[in-house]
Amino acid sequence: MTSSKQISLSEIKTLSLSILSHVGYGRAHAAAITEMLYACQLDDCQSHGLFRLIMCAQTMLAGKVDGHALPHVAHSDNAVVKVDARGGISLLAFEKALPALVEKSRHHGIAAMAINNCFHFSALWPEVERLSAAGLAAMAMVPSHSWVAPAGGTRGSLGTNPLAFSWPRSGQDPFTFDFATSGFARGEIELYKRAGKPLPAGVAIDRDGNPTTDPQSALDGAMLTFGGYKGSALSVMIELLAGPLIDDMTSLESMEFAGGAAGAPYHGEIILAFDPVQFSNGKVAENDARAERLFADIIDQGARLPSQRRFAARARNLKRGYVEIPEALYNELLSLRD
Ligand code: NDP
Ligand code: PYC
Repeated sequence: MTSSKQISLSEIKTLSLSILSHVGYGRAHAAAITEMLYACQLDDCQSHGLFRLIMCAQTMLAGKVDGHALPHVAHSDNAVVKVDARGGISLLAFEKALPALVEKSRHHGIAAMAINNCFHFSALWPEVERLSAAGLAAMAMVPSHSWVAPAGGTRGSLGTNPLAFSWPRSGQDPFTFDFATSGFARGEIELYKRAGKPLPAGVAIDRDGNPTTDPQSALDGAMLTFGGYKGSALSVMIELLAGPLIDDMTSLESMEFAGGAAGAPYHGEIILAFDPVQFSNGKVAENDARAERLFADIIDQGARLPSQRRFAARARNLKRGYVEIPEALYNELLSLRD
């Protein structure tokens, strides 16, 4: 049994900031990364919480990320917000371009943010929930590295390519989902490896194309998409919308760019936002009630809405004032400051 370490909510931030500044991130990037890691750890998203400090450190060590990059938001009169991350981590670029995306969505009814030239390591739900908190429905997508075989294939062509969606709900948490289009996120496989646990069947194949439940063989071989050819097609869609459409790299190209170095993939991201006011024929409240009826029908059957586990974890962790991570991970994080 792995022993765990309790970390107070304030230590999540101090630990993260101290590691990030020690390895070379400037204050603004360290703060943006820390907010993301805090949000994920608070919600018990173990694969993209404090664990990701290791990837952030590896990214700096690989020598290509600019820890002081100042993102540039291009001016436009249309519904597209282009933001150049200029070789930094994606999160600061998102922050800088968010007001323009909200403003353009309200003006045009639908708008998109395209982030270019960014290193990307994070979960997407905190970003789409920033938009649903502003009353907008939102979707976000990114490629990663070509670790994932297409349905029927034998080697990695696609990224783990997450898709996130958030729908605002009056007076309660939004309807949000956020998942990799691979059966498992890469980070989740790494956590299985650390815990010495076998993977479920159907998540990966080994180097020879045979099904495997061994995490290391999965990391050395290829991961599989969820839902067979359906997840595979969705994953290709994400490659196209968050890659060639916005003049940025696919997961294949990101992998080549890394040249074998560990760390976060380098590519683009697309975020779409929709203003219900502009689509609802003046009937926002009635249409919201129809959405609520759907949610109620799902819950009435004993099913749960996505993100409910997360919201429950957040409430519990806020109340008790700490989160838990494996002690071995905590010690490894401390060593990143040495
Ligand atoms: P999970 O499989 O953990 O969760 C997927 C989603 O499904 C969550 O919204 C979850 O809600 C929901 N869910 C889970 N079980 C149920 C259920 N029984 N009923 C209803 N909803 C359910 O996600 P992944 O492991 O695929 O991804 C984890 C994170 O990794 C994501 O945040 C993603 O953005 C990130 N990621 C980032 C990548 C990148 O390149 N930047 C690449 C790949 C992944 P809940 O949380 O409440 O359980
Ligand atoms: O877990 O698949 C993943 C991942 C890739 C990049 C960041 N997270």
